[in-house]
Amino acid sequence: MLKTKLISQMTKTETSIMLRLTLLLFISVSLSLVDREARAESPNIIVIMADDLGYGDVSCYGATALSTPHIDRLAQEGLRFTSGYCSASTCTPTRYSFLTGTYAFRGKRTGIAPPNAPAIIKPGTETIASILKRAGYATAVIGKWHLGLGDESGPDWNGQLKPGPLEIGFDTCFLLPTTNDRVPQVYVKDHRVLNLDPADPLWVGNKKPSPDHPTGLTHRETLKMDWSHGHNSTIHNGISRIGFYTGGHSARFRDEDLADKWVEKSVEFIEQNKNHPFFLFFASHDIHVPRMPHERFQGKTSLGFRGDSIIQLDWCVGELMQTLDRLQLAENTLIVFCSDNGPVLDDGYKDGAIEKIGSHRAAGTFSGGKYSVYEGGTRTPFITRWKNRIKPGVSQELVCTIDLPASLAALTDQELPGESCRDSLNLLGALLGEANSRGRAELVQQNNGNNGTYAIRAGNWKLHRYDKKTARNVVVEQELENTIVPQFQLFDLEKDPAEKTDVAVQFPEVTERLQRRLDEIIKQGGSRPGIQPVDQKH
Ligand code: NG6
Ligand code: CA
Repeated sequence: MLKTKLISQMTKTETSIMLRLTLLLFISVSLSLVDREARAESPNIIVIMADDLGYGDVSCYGATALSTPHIDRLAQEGLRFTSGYCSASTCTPTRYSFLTGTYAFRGKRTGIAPPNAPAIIKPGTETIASILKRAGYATAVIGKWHLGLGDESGPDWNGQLKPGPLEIGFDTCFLLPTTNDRVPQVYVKDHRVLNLDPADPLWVGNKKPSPDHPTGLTHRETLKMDWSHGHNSTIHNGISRIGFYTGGHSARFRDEDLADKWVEKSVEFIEQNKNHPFFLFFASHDIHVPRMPHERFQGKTSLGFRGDSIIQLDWCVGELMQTLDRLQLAENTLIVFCSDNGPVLDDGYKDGAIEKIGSHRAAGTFSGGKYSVYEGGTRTPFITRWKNRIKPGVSQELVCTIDLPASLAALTDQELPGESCRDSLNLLGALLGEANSRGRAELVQQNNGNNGTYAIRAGNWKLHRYDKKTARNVVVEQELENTIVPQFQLFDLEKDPAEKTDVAVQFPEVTERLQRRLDEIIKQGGSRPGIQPVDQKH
C-alpha cells in the first residue's frame, strides 16, 4: 500500500530515474552473464600452419613412406577434414587471407613477397589477431612471416621494424622475416633483429654488394646443398639464397636450429599465458626449401631431407601437444593444423626430393601442387582438435583457412566490423564437428597474388580460369611444366578428383554459371554475407 502510494507520489523525473537505474542494473547483470558465457567459450587457440605440406604427406592422410605419429594423434583425437583448404597455392597470399579473412586477389602486392617487401597488411586492418586481442587474448606469431615488414620504404633492418605483426593485433612476435630461401637469416623479435651488433650493421639488397661477394654462382663448389634454379645469391651456412646481404653476423641463425627455436619460444609463450586465454600462430618453416632439418632428424626417412623435414614438423606438433598436456590445457585449447599451400619437390635446391620420392604421393590422389589451382595446390591436411569438445572423426565439409577469422570471432563473441574479413565465413559449427553444421558451398582458389589463375569449387564442380592461357602448374613426373591451357576447364570432383577430364564442353550451362559466379565474387569485392560494399578505387 505504502509502496504503491510512494510510487504514485513520485514525480515524472523520479520515475524516469528509477526506470533508468533498473535498466542499468539489468544491463550490467546481462553483461556479466555474457562475460561469463564468453569466458566459457574462450579456449586457447593454436593455429599450426605447415609450409608446402601436401595432402598426402602425413600418415593420417595416407602416407606410408613415413610415419607422423603426433599429427596422427591430433587427428585421432580431433576432426580430420577431407576437404580442408588454404586459399592460395603459394605462401604470401594464403597467409594474407588467413590473417585478414579477405581473398588475396583483392589486396595489393599479395603475391610471394621479396626480401625487402614492406608490410603488406596495413595497420588498422582487422585480423584474426586483432579480433582475438579484442576478445581478451594474449596473441603471438612465432615462425615464418613472409608478409613484409616496415613502411613503404621497406624494412629498416638496423632500426625499428614496423609496421609488422604488432601493428595488426599481435602482442608479440618471434619471426623468420621472409622465407628461409630468401635473405636474411636472422630472427626478428617484436620490432628488432635479435642480437644485432650495431658495429656490424645488416644490409639487405637485390644487387651484389661488391665484386668479390661470394655467391652460389662464384663459390658453388663450397655449398653444402647445391641449388637447382634461382637461389644462387648470398651464401650463409653453406646454402646460397635469393637476394644479397652483408653484416649482422652475431644475429645469424643456423637453418638446422629453426624448428627447435619455434618450439622453445612457443613453449615459453604458452607457459607465460597458461592462466589466460592465448592465441598462438605457430608458423612452421617446415617443409619449405632449403630443407635442412636438425642433424637428429637427418636420414630419418627414405625420402631425403623433404621427408626428414616432415618428421621434424611432426616432432614440433608433438612438443606443442605435450606442453598442453603437461600444463593441463589440452581440454581448454583448440588446435587447428593446416598448410599454406600444396607440395613441391624441387623448389630450387638439389635435396634429392625427386630422386627419392619412390611411391610417395605428396599431393595424395590429387593433381598439381604448389603454384597450381588443381586440388593438389590448395587441398591440404586440415585438422581441428579440442579435447572433450570436438567429437573425434572425419569431416567431409568444405572448410578453408580464410574462414578462421569469422569462425573464431563467432566463438569468442566478437562482432566483425562491416568492411572487414570480406570473404571469411563463420563455419564454427563445421570446424567443431557439430551435428548438421555445414561447411562452405563454394570456395575460390588462386595461385598467387592478384594477377593470377583462379578456380572455383562449388559442390563437386570445379572450374579453372587461366587468364594468361598458360599454366605453370601441371605436375608431370613430379616436375612443374608450363603448358598451354584453354581459358576455362571444368571438372567433376566426385567422379574425377584428380581433375584429368575437362568436361566444360559436355556441361556448358555449369561452366557458364561458374564463370559468372567467379566473376561476380571477384568484382563484388566481398563474399561474406552482410559485407558492406567498398569503393573499388581504395
Ligand atoms: C619462388 C621460388 C621458390 C619459393 C617460392 C615461395 C625461385 C626460382 N623460386 O619464387 O623457391 O621460394 O617463390 O614459396 O626463386 S612460398 O611457399 O613462400 O610461397
Ligand atoms: Ca608455402
